Amino acid sequence: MKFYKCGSLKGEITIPGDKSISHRSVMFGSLAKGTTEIHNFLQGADCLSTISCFRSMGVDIENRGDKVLVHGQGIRGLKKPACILDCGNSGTTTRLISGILTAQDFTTTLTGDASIQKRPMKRITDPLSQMGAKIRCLNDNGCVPMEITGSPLYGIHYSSPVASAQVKSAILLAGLYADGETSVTEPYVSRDHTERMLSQFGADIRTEGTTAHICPARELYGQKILVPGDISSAAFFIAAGLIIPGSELLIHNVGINPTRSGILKVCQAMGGNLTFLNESYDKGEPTADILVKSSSLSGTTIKGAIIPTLIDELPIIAAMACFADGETVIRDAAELKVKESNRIDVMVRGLTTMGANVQETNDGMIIQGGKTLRGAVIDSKLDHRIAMTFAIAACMAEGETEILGAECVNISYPEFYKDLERLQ
Ligand code: SPQ
Repeated sequence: MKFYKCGSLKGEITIPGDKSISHRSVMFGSLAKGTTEIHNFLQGADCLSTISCFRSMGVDIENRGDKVLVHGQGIRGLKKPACILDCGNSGTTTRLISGILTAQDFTTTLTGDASIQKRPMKRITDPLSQMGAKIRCLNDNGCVPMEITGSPLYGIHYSSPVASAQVKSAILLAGLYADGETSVTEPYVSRDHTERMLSQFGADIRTEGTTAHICPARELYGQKILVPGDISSAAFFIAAGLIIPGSELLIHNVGINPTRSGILKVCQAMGGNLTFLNESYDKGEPTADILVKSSSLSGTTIKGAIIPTLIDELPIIAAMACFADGETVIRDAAELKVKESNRIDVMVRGLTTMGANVQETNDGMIIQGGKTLRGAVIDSKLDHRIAMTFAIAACMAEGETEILGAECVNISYPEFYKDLERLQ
């Protein structure tokens, strides 16, 4: 797909539902008693993989587009699937479902696409095995395909070496079925949608500092969930609005959970003009409309505790930093190497090909802003965040940019290119 430099972006946009929250609403709804009604569910390929996995385990899920109804089977009600569970491209589906499967009274095999078959699973199989889980990586390489046989589980305390919501959530979900309390401590707090939503579903779960604790549950109860707009998707329009001269965008109903909204702090530290309107709080997840006006940005340093709160936004932040005055340093972000692609490597290569001054480091990158970008051929590596990032960079680059595998935005934001075009 080809992209060209564009003029100012103007108008209003409503971003599709949050991917992390959409996944969890289907998973927890499937384990609950009664019906869970989900509004603004993200109809992206990853969340559809989650629906398909739970349907294969006997859950009746009506996907009506605007609304999804999950007719829960109760906490012990999943059935042995007749086929291998295919998690597609979704790390969240693979890791969270693994926590649930460790406690079922059947054996399941999980797999996914070529990218998911390279993503590390040892980070969940280690703690889950400590809880008593029986998990076998069929290729002996710490990745899916993985066979999980349900077993009795023990409550543990786990100190995670990485700040990862997927690791934390897999353990907490297994903890629903353990014989006593389970807790997870992280180096820094990662996104807390699991804790917030499990509490809404009736689980006994609490957080103290960087530790989340859960007690075994007898039942969860179906809920009405209103999924906020995904800040990780809004991030592309926030960055575009700030860097494209003369732009003014009103982005409606964005989730601003503090464990997700580090990008807003970074934009403000860089001098970005953001105004928050209509702040509201629906059953645990805060939202706001965000008014973005084009701004002169300056470089900044991004490191430490803020990193997990903007981990998926670092590609677009790196692109934005190319248009800021001075140096931007990204540190403590080695986790970027194990996403849908190695996002450090792919960003540094792509931005450099476009003429930016970017240096790769072992846990991030250093960007010297202020160079004019020129169009280039960019391989998205079928990573949705990379494709969207370079589509925005292309709006500011001289000449033509071609993005290979651009259709992968389907994973998290199927209408992205239409929305971008409409605002031009
Ligand atoms: O689900 P998946 O493929 O891992 O998706 C990504 C993304 O960019 O959409 C990461 F590649 O988001 C993760 C995120 O990076 C979604 C997520 C979650 O919903 O719990 C948590 C983060 O991953 P992690 O490994 O830091 O827990």
